[in-house]
Amino acid sequence: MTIQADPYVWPYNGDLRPENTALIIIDMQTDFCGTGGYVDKMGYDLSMTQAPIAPIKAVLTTMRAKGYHIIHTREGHRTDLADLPANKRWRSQQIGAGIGDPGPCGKILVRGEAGWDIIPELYPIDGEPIIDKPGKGSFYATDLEMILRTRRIDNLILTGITTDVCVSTTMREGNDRGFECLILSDCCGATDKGNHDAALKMVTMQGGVFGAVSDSETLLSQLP
Ligand code: C5J
Repeated sequence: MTIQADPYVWPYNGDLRPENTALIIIDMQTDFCGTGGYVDKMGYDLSMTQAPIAPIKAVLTTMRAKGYHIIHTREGHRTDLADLPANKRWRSQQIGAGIGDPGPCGKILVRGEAGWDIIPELYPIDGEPIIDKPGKGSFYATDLEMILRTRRIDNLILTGITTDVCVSTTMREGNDRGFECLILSDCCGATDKGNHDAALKMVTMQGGVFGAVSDSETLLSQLP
């Protein structure tokens, strides 16, 4: 069982089953796609990070129904900001959206605040692990790899925001650990169209240097 993708039919070994495959939904939080959140405060066009909501919802609904593993992530920091590097905080302050500072959705990117949580449309249900991460990659300083290995998951289908930052970093981390990765182009979004396109193109170089690229329509028509 496989999915048409660029630059190769995915997964490489044709072994695609609910038991060995996870949908990873990255950082679909109000802070990244909602009014008054972190991305909004930085002044970026929210339509770019909102665009993947409907395609992700369609993929999530089908993959849930078929019994695939579903894993969600959230970027955010401890309430005491003990896991917030000083340079990350300083940079966010330079662009007018200081992490840890109060905003319309609560303290920006702080765990437990309204803006930090996953949007209602894509909210996890019981049994779907949520990975809380302090950085861009979902493997760094989290138990994601342990959960994937414990469940004997080999294939990762990556979605979420932003394409060029947290999704790309997670795909690279996963690829380096030997996971077989697929990114769905319309199920991701960035704060800049050029960066979105470039992040997807990078995946396809060198025969699929980080894995392969497909889209929700193709996946849904071919998913076993
Ligand atoms: C960013 C993310 N862009 N979820 N985080 O800072 O991509």
